[in-house]
Amino acid sequence: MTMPTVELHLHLEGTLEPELIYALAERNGIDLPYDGIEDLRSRYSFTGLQSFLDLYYANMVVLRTEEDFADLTRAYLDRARRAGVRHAEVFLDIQAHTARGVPAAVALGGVTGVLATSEADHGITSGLIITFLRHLPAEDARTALEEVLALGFPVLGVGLCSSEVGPAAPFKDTFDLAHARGLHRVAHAGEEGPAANVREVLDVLGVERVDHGIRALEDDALVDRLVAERVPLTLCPLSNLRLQVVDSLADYPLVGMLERGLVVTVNSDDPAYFGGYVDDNVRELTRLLGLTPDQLATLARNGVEAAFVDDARRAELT
Ligand code: ES4
Ligand code: ZN
Repeated sequence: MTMPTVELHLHLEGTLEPELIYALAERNGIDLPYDGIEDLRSRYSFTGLQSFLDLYYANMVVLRTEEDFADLTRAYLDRARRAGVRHAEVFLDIQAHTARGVPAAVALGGVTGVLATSEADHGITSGLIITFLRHLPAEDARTALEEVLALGFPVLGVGLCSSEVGPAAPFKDTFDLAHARGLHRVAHAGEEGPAANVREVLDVLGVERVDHGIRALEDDALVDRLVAERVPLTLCPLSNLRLQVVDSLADYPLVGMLERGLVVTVNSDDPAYFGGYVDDNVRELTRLLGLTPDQLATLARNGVEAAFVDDARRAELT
């Protein structure tokens, strides 16, 4: 059975396990507003994207130093290796850190320092995607990108995430600048928002992959286009379940999407919050949908096709 070995939709801050939150809080002398690890874990129950985002942003308070960001990244890579991941493209919400007074160089230094040796230390090639927050003004994203570019840390691409509110069009100049600097472009769309949001990020932001995109299924012509253009969709089943984007995983539309020829991949999104890493996501779908070895092989192939890697690495991953 060929399991997927590429992870393309993963928020580093979403890998903050309660144990690490408490360890970092203690190291940094931060008082957390919870009654311990179990109390914190009991709050990992969400009614939708915003109720999750509120806790996700609040918990970032423990990330203060370069070492904190390095420890976060290392913990993810350790777990991803156990999941069988061999290539990971990870998101970092840089604005969520600069907005609370953590310099971009601290966050980027900690993350990229660990990613630089991920192949040697974890057997995982990796890249960093800077994700802009859609709920903040687009000018803030532009400023963030300019700062990231000026600092010169290695970056693979840019993305757009957070609440799917308002048009994506104001972010066009930021995405154009990223493209001009040779960066790849992705965006969250069609998670809680409608299929029209998927069209918009393709047409206006020029994205090469769509994160989630599950609601594209509501628009047949859009599905035809995604198939024809082989635009990958990075699905996150446990995330969709926990954020009530879908009612149950037993009728998750994965098989229909594969049969229509959509380039779908399975990913973990914010695994510490949604009850599982990428292996858990694949195992749950396999159990509930009875995925065949052929379907699993297609998912694995799709991940390799959708990855931003050179031909040599693509050949190794295949
Ligand atoms: C996210 Cl699940 C999800 N959706 C949108 N933005 C996000 N940032 C972190 N997790
Ligand atoms: Zn996401």
